[in-house]
Amino acid sequence: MRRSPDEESNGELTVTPPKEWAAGVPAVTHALEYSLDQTSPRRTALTLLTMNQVDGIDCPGCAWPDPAPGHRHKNEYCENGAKHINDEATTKRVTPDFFRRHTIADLNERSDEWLNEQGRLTEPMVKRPGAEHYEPISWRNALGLLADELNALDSPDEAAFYTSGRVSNEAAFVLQLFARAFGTNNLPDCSNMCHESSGFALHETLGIGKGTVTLLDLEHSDLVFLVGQNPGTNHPRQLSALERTKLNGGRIIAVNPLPEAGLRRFKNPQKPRGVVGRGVQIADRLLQIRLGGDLALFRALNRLLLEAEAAAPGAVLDRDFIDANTVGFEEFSEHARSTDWTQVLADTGLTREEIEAVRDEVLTADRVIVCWAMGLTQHRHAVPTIREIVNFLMLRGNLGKPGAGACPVRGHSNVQGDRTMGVWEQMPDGFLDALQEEFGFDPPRHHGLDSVNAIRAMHEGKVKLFVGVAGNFVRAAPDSDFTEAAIRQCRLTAQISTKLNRSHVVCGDTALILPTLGRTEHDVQSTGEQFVTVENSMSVVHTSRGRLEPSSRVLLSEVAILSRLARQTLGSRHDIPWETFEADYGTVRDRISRVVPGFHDFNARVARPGGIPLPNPVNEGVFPTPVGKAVFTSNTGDAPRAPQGHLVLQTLRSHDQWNTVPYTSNDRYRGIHGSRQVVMVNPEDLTELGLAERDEVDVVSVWPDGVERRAAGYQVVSYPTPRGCAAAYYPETNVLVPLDHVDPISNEPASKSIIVRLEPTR
Ligand SMILES: Nc1nc2c(c(=O)[nH]1)N[C@H]1C(S)=C(S)[C@@H](COP(=O)(O)OP(=O)(O)OC[C@H]3O[C@@H](n4cnc5c(=O)[nH]c(N)nc54)[C@H](O)[C@@H]3O)O[C@H]1N2
Ligand SMILES: Nc1nc2c(c(=O)[nH]1)N[C@H]1C(S)=C(S)[C@@H](COP(=O)(O)OP(=O)(O)OC[C@H]3O[C@@H](n4cnc5c(=O)[nH]c(N)nc54)[C@H](O)[C@@H]3O)O[C@H]1N2
Ligand code: SF4
Ligand SMILES: [Mo]
Repeated sequence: MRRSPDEESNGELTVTPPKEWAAGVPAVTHALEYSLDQTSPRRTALTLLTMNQVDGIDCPGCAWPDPAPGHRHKNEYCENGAKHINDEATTKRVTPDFFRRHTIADLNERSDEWLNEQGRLTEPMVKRPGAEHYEPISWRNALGLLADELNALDSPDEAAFYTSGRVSNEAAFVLQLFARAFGTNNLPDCSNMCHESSGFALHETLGIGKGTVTLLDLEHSDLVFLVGQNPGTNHPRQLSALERTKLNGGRIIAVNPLPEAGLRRFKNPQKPRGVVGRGVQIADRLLQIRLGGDLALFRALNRLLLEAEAAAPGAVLDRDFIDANTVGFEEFSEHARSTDWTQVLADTGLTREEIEAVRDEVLTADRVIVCWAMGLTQHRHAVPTIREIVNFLMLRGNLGKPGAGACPVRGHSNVQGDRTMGVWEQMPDGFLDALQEEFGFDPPRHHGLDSVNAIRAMHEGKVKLFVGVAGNFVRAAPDSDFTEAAIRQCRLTAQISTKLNRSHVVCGDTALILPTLGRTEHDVQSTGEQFVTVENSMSVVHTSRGRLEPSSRVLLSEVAILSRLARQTLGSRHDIPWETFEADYGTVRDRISRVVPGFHDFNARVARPGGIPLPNPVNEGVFPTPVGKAVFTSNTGDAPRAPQGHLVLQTLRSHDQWNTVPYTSNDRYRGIHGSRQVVMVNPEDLTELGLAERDEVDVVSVWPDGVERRAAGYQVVSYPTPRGCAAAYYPETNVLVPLDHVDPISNEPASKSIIVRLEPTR
């Protein structure tokens, strides 16, 4: 891949100070460079210029929403969106000849970056038991083999179907329908490792597992908290929305251990002023909190708000909101008043003055939004933390009114839609009833396996067959060595994928690669050209229509692969028209309109520019919890504490990767170039540990099970992170995350609070 001068690297680590602003001209230049390197100017025009436009291609990157039709810029994408789309639109190809040249063992020696760089998968391939290579196989035989193996299982629960959030609504609906008609709820997904904790906390407190704000709310808020998220890298167009918040007079408080560039200053590349000027300051305050300190921070803020109310009764809390809409206030306030300042200061690493200054800002703001992402969800006390944020919002009635609310910022472009379509191992009875009514079979009612439990079941030989619909399960999951061993135990693994990754080379006895169309490509079926739909982070469902010639003539769409697999597996077992689904996705949407709440007249409504905003009961004053009201909760949980000589490690994304797929070894905003094998440590901790910048270390995680988990060959980088808190890149460090290290309520891996020691290697 071509490098610009500030990214030139010879594989040697170079470190410069972290950047103080995000985007601007370098973002535009990088976007174009990636595009031209991977594809051609014509293809770039077809992809980038239609991206996020009405009737265009939905960006395959993150789930950030698009402005209303008529308010979109002609370049409605960010640097990273351009990278992600071109990573799919690349003209490089992985052909059967490639697999003849490389054994599977050879491929397993290659880096994640190298595997991805080989290009798009072009033909179905099979690895037979004991074989060293993948070899070509026809679609009919590949799907027949998979269907036979599924039918040979002793129980449908010996299969698991994993989904990653790039899958369209139509494909997700067909997948969950097939799995349930086959007889299992084993539908683990990437959400189990992503926003599962948000879903649990919001469901319990508000009765709906999704956020409550729209783009307009964000732009017209008085005060926006950005907690545990790095928008400059992971949701770059959020910065354009936040720029408008600022221009409208709103203020922003960032809560993050790291001084991320996008939290500081933004130069909007879509505006002349953004290109030549100093840009806009994003965060008015940055609270450099210790890892896992957020529960303590929000408990302290809630205590301070209650005290302010006691000092000026009627002036602080929104009693009308609390009395009309909530339960549990008294118990919560008693608990909040017991919040211990010594613990707050130790857990957060902040000063009391810093926290009181935030309280003062809150007291002058009528409309408050809290945004969050993985910095909150990937902790052992993630659910309690997010519940405490709901308490915080409810105290001043910051729910269900314009400019206020809860905003979990979603990762994958359709991760939220996949859940809406029923990809969840514990869908509620109402959904299963609707499925039964529509399709006339009894869906299984017992809960299925999530990602962590699926790994355990594979390890124990209870799950024997694993199908991955998109994603890279082996690399995304925690405890890499354990997960790899679990996958290798399987009789058969099959991956429906666009690009080569580790999950194709760490595989079962028999393994299938089922290559599929990406979102950028024309999807033509027997009734004509198809489009698909997705749901963004703010619950708007809209279309995505591919523009490019498919990467290979052999590719099938995800809907086609899943419908054919269902037909070959189930035969005439159920009266479900799989063939019609494949021929016309409109017929899938018709079914969705009758099964999924909020989707009535789906085909007609989704064709309108801007799509369908799904109803959000909270914004209509309805809280569909079992008690019919929003619920105040009392939350406890300690921030992770490292013993003497140890650190707490978070695993995060660089500026130049898409989840398990690094594009290069550079992390431009953090000033780290040429290597991803780095661990960022506070300079005073380095001194105390007797280490110096660039020292070589192994990172070893400490967990009571006695298993040694080691990420070898790292270099230490001195970085402005709080004392005791280190950071390193995911997925390389997943090897350090014990499978049992989860939030016990959501079962989400706590990938941002791993206790480690650094062992010098020379
Ligand atoms: N370019 C790009 N975009 C992406 C992705 C990608 O890989 N690349 N992935 C997509 C996906 S699936 C997701 S889920 C999102 C992820 O988006 P993010 O959640 O922004 O991703 P992470 O890199 O995991 O960063 C977590 C942030 O939280 C901070 N943090 C860590 N621990 C704590 C804590 O205890 N408290 C607080 N307050 N902050 C903490 C970290 O310093 C970091 O800034 O991005 C999506 N967008
Ligand atoms: N330690 C640690 N672990 C983590 C995280 C962390 O922060 N720290 N983050 C977690 C999070 S938030 C997530 S979401 C997961 C991500 O887990 P996944 O979603 O499983 O991983 P991705 O890297 O997004 O998957 C990339 C692969 O998807 C395939 N793909 C891409 N586009 C398409 C498509 O359109 N169709 C099909 N069929 N395939 C496609 C390509 O083959 C590509 O190689 O990882 C989780 N794991
Ligand atoms: S902000 Fe997200 S959705 Fe928008 S262009 Fe960038 S990566 Fe794509
Ligand atoms: Mo994610």
